[in-house]
Amino acid sequence: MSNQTTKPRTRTRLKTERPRLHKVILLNDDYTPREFVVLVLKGEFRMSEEHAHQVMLTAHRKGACVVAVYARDIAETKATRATEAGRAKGYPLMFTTEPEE
Ligand code: TYC
Repeated sequence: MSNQTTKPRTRTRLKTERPRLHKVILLNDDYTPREFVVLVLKGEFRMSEEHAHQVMLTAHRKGACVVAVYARDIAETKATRATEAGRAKGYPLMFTTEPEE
């Protein structure tokens, strides 16, 4: 008989973790007109013309730009709707989501 004792490997968490927020990320492409990107940012993310223009330019220059952070469902819905708005016009405009650290 072994007298080895076994310790529990897991602990019960007493606190509930807050669900992680998710970033909506705008990706650059070579085809979508700048003005259309600005229009989508204003319409779907309630941005001012100036803010939308800055976000569009950052994505254009760096390849991607964080648009905003939301609860996961909202981030995914907005990214899908915004991507769909481009698709409806035949543009490859793309929004993705990823969890925040
Ligand atoms: N690069 C596009 C152009 O030169 C404009 C653009 C900017 C497209 C940002 C997508 O996320 C984007 N027409």
